[in-house]
Amino acid sequence: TVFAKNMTDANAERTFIAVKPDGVQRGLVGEIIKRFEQRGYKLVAGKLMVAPKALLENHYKDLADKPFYSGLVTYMASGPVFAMVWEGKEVVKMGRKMLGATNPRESAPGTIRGDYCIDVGRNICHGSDAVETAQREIALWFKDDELCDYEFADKKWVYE
Ligand code: IDP
Ligand code: MG
Repeated sequence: TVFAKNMTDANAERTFIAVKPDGVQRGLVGEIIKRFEQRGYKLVAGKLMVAPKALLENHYKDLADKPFYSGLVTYMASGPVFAMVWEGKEVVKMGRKMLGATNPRESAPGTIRGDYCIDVGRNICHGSDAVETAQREIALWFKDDELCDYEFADKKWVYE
């Protein structure tokens, strides 16, 4: 159709987004889902889980030499996280923008962190920082059969 003529695989980029234990406890799962839904991104997977320490250590392995690493893993294991995969054009980069800066006090108002949190060690959400990182994180957190393959009804109204 005329709507689909410019649709490309670039619109199928995926990112891993997680609501951290503080975000879950503070009732922000729905708010964070809502922002990605309303932007026009497609939800591909989602689950509430208490992440095993080994998974979190792997997820954050690049930060293993940081002084805050063990506290970070303890924080992330302290309750359920809501893990998600979102799909759409430049969703990795746009997801990071929607989350805001790592330190919430440097996150612009209007971003998720800029609207809902204050301390870097309680910054309520995670988003992959690059396409390759997203692929690694999605494979770490989800089995292939947990990723839903479906046609997104909104897509011809979201993309030109
Ligand atoms: P990101 O989550 O924005 O990608 P990273 O640098 O990858 O930021 O750090 C991962 C997570 O580690 C942050 O989201 C935050 O929860 C935590 N973190 C980062 N820097 C600090 C710090 O200086 N003190 C405590 N926690 C930190
Ligand atoms: Mg990071």
